[in-house]
Amino acid sequence: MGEPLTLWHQARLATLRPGTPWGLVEQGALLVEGDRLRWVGPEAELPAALRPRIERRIALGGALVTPGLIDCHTHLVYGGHRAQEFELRLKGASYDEIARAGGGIRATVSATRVATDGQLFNLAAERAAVLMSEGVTTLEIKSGYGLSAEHEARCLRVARRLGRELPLTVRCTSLAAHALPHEFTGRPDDYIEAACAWLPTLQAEGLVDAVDAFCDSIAFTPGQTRRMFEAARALGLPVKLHAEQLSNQHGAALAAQFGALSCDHLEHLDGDGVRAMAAAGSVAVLLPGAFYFLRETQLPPVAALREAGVPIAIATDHNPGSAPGLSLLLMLNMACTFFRLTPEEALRGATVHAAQALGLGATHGQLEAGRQADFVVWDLAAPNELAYWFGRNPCLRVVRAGVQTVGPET
Ligand code: DI6
Ligand code: FE
Repeated sequence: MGEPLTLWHQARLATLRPGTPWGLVEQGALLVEGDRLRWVGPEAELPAALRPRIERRIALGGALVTPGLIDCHTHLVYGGHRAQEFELRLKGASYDEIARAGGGIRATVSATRVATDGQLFNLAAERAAVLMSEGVTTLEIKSGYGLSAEHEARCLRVARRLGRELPLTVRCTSLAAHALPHEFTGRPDDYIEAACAWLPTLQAEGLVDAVDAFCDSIAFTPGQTRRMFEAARALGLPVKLHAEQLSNQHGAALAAQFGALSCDHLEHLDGDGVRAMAAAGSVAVLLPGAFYFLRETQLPPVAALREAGVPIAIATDHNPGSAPGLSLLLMLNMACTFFRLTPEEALRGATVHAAQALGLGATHGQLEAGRQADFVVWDLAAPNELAYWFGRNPCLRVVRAGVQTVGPET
């Protein structure tokens, strides 16, 4: 007979299924079985065989329902903050100058190393709660503020624990190649060798879903990035890359050679990089919060990405240096205003394509039978409103893996 079913009905569904605008279904219903969607469609077409198994019905009064939002690029686990550097930048110092003078990422590494596991967990959990209150059900968390075997492992354990204790799907990415820690000053190749050597242990402990690196003039060279990627490939781990954020290092083309899940930032991406990403099927993760907060002027090549058929995702890049924001909805708005995405592209970027960027393309990011039952009920009538309002949270309910985690009692 199967498990009892819960029917969420009287909804306007933006399923994000391909083929029609927003995958829109009017007078729609979602049938949930355990943690999965059992059936999705117009309520009038609900199969008769399933009706007797419906145990609970929750009427949504015509509200908009979308898939749970997916923030596919964050650095959520860290200690301290960098409001002082923000002030310095406002007085004219550049992000590069601050980093080269030993501030920037390395300042956060110091604050992270002195924080206890409990403090790191509580800080990150508070940040995650803000994201979740706006409809986020899946989150990627990168390490990269530990930069030693001990502290990278600690940060990844905190990220894993968030996935266990919060109603969230968490993907953990090792970003040991984020910056050069002071112990390795002048010896970047030695650091990369060390970071490659940590990977098998981290993987054996189940702490790594993907490997990322920061390939830029203030971080690591393409050669060093390649070494990291080879170590990942030897372990069967997928790769991602912070590529062409501040300069063009041709990192995206390199990442594409390793079949990267995604290349992220991409303001300085060129045509060859776009073609390489298209051929490899890598997702372009655009991060308008970092673009905004660093007062970037170089725009990512959105038209070329679109033309080449590269899927575009949008994420917060939440971190204390270049993007301290915690609103994925605001990122949708900024992706439209700064990058000229359409509101539908922006929403696909925080659902379908974000899932793909995390290797979850088959199970998350769309409202479709068989997928995980992650969805959000909004106090909105039309899906283009999601990218339109800002500074307002229209989220009414969040359901994650079939269980309501935000919203009034059902
Ligand atoms: N690019 C970024 O925007 C963040 N990391 C990266 O590689 C910034 C991280 C920070 O400034 O703390
Ligand atoms: Fe980042």
